[in-house]
Amino acid sequence: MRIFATTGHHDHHCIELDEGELVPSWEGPDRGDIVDAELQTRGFTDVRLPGAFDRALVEQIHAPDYLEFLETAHTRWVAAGKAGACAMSNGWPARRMRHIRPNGIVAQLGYYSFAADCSIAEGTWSAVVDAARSADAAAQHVAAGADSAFARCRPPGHHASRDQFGGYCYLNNAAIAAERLRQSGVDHVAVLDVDYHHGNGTQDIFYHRGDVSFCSIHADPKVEFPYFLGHGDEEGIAAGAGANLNLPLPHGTEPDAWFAALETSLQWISTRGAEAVVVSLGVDTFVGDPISEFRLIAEDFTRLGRRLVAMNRPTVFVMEGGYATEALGTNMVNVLEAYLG
Ligand code: OKP
Ligand code: ZN
Repeated sequence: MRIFATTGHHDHHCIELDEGELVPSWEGPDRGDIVDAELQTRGFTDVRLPGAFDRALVEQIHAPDYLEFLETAHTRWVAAGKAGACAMSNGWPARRMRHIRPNGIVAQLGYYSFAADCSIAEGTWSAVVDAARSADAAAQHVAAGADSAFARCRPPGHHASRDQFGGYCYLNNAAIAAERLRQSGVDHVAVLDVDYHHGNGTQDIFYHRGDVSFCSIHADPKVEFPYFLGHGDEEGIAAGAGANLNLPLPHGTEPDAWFAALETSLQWISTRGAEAVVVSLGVDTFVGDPISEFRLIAEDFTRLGRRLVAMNRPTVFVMEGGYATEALGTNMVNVLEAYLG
């Protein structure tokens, strides 16, 4: 399996507001390095740098004004003389307010985000671009005939929508991979999101589209981030009606219940007629994850990799969450190794 990664992610380290405290983000540079080291140890040595950033492709997924905002936000923050090293908002357009784009940098940070767990450091844009490039390159490799590829993305992407960042995500790497597959002649793509958190960004991006089906297994948004999307009755609209499947599960979910939901997902994907699959691969379903409440163990990631083979379709793996850093490498690579058999 070919791996696409860069070390550009080192420059992206943010602070987050977590349960009333400003802390270094759980989503830190060590995550990329840990997975890279484990890949190396376990013989995944076909590691490539991705190609150039294809802005035209990414503009099929994200609004041009949003891209320009992300690219320039930190520079504008510094120019405005703000104190913090990371740019973060103080206010968001909530119920009964209007979504009119404001002028200043602080206000625009609120306009273009939905959570305060995700700020913008000096190196954020270049890291985010590198992650998108890796996802694109992995999709191109699969579109060219490979059975599978792994985009070792950091930061993750599945919470980012067309024009909003949040949940450690800025550009939606999995959506970019799916769009690349579509543009390469794959008529129908399925995105299977197994991260602990609902992939609200990916869902929203494809919600009205029938050519990309989205399925997510995640903690119930009534009790877990991203809180405001990911309920079981969200099925898609217009051409996308029926092309969205959410399987929310309670805190404390044990492996057997999780794998029952996986079987439902795999069945649904086969009835959707997808020709290729993008897996949003988060391993924060792990029992030891510091910010999550499911109970999968390391062997369950091996089991997951084996079950994904049953889809029998070319597959692009895109790295998402997983915050138990001592187990992150093992869990992530267990999926990939088992997939290869
Ligand atoms: C990103 B991905 C924990 C707060 C966590 C954000 C979680 C983002 C997860 N007390 N807030 O889906 O793994
Ligand atoms: Zn997650």
